[in-house]
Amino acid sequence: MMTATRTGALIAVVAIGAITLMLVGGTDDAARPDGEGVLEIALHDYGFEPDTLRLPTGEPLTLRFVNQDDPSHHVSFGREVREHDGRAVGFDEDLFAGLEPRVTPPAAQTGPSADDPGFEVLVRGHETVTLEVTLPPDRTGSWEIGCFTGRGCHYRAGLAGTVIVE
Ligand SMILES: [Cu+2]
Repeated sequence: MMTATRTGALIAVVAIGAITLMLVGGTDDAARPDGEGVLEIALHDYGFEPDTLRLPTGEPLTLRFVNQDDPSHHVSFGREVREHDGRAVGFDEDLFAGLEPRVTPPAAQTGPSADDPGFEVLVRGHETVTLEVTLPPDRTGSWEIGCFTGRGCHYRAGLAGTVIVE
């Protein structure tokens, strides 16, 4: 028969284990795609939610951008922010270079263009844009996500996040 002391000790061990798991889990609050490869990201004034993404390589991904605002937002993936007249205007290195992600609706794809050499989608107010892509292993590393609407105003205001490709 289990004594009260042993039961108490057991509860303490289980509680410490649970707290440890919570702490370990809490150090990585990055969002990952679900079992189908789908990850939904909300856009609002001014931020991405979630704003830290972990994306696997070699698996089909569906990134769904949901604009919760009236104003439009753009979404770019890359690194090395390009400055022009003190404004953040885009990324020098494009995460999707050469990959041609499938965008739904197709008209939402606004880059690459003459103004912006990087891949970019436009998500109008209260609309949803979906991007399907498989990242090759050579994209492994740390990247950023950003909205450069208003010549960098939105990016500076907080529409910026981290993308870890692994
Ligand atoms: Cu924006």
